[in-house]
Amino acid sequence: MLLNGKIGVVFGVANKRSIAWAIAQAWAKAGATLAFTYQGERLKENVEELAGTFGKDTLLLPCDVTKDADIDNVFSEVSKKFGKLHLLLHSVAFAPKDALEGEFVNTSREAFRVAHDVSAYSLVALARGAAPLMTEGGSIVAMSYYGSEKVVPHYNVMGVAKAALESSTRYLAYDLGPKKIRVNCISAGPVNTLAARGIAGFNEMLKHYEAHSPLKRNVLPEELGATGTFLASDGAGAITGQVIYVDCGYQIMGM
Ligand code: 0WE
Repeated sequence: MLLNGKIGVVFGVANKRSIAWAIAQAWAKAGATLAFTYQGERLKENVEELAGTFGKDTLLLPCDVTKDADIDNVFSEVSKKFGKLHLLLHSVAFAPKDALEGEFVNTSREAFRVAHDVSAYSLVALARGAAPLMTEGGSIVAMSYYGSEKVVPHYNVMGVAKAALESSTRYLAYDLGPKKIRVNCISAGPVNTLAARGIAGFNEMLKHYEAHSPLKRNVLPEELGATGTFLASDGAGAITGQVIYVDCGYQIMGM
């Protein structure tokens, strides 16, 4: 029970295939008590049903990460119910669909703004909201992807936003380190989630990883859960500002 007595808040569960859900389940299994946020009434029922499976005193709160008032409300409710916080999972990203289809050179000012607001700035806002509650130290984990550092065709403005997210992780790690709050990214290989559905060529991407990654397979959601639990645990107490690749080794390859 690596996370016994820890309180966490999870942003980014949409359904049972969400990476956020895989990590939340692992955190709960390790003994953490969790709060969940959901984005819009459309997803409330899904998250309610999933969070309910713990039968613990979970907290369910609406949160559009582009709304400061929503974020303030989340941390005020977490403070009221638990009085403190140890863990935060950021598993939230969005770029307008057309920005992920055409050429990057055609990215509109608005698509660039939205992608960065939802996918990168939100980590800064959430960390700022969480920090005052992390009085016993804490661990903040955000999800990234290799398209932040190398060109993955069609990932486009999301790659630029993930680069901002990874850099923000380093600056947050520096600011929050003196409070014993660690901030890290998990860079996951492709996973078949709602966010991946409808992306042209996604199945080919899964096959590409199977063919070319050193482990000759794709990452499993429970392996992201295990890494999330490690990063949240005291065993990772000296790890901050890092991007940990959980991609079956794909990132080491040059060809
Ligand atoms: O970060 C992601 C996906 C994030 C994402 C997905 C969507 C689809 C629906 C952000 N915004 C949207 N907007 C929508 O309208 N991944 C790492 C998965 C992913 O997405 C890709 C990939 C991979 C891998 C898009 C193009 C190419 C590769």
